[in-house]
Amino acid sequence: MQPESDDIDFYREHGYWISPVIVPAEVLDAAERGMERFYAGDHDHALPDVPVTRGWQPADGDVLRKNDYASLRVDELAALVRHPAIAATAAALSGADGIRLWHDQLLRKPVDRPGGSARVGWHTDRQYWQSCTADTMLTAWVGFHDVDEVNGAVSFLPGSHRWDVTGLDFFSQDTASLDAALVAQDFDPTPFTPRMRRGQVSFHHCRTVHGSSPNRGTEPRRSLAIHLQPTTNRWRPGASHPNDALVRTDPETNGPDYTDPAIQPLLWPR
Ligand SMILES: O=C(O)CCC(=O)C(=O)O
Repeated sequence: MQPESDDIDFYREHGYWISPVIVPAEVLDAAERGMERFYAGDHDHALPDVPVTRGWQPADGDVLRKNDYASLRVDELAALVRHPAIAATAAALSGADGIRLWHDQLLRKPVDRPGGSARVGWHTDRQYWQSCTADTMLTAWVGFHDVDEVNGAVSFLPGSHRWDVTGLDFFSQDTASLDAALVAQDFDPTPFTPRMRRGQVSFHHCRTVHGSSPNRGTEPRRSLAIHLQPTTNRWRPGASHPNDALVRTDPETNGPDYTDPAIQPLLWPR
């Protein structure tokens, strides 16, 4: 089930790769239950109550629900993050000897409706990860059901991991402005939107431009993005990330320790 050399070449050329079905249905069934338990506040483990761990709250209403660190609180989501095929694939694609969790992101995109449209604007993950020394970090995106261009699958700009692009924003709802920003920098905003069956996983490089459209399906779009770091990644002095509020301190640098096993567990090798 591991990527072959053609798959690795594809990832390195395009900045993304779509796996075959590698996550078993029972792991996804459990993750769905874990997602509901997460929203119900039925957590197995507590995290410090600091702004970075709050994310979407019921009082925010029926908007895009974005909650980081959900897998550190709910065991079924941890089991999905730890499913060995995911980190093993990430290691093969990125050329890492070992893979740790960077952080997860539980996302639930409501069905599009007047006054309630929710998209994810073009962005790169790297723009939010400036505190990292590694430039080969990547994301495994796991849908809990089939996804396509109708229900708001993640789209990628092929080859964009080689671009030096600015002016993008995860939270922007203004597609025209983000497209214009890309065109003004001589980049082509024509996306590729994969159709993925339940159990398939998309992998994208941290510099790949990606985003997603409103959900014009009939059910909320439910997913876990698993952000991953090579074991060689370290804190870059002068920059910061929300993870810094959770991880232990590295006595050598006096900065955040991105190898803290409680927050950034080793996922591969097992
Ligand atoms: O789920 C989405 O629509 C966006 C996900 C994303 O930005 C990511 O996986 O890095």
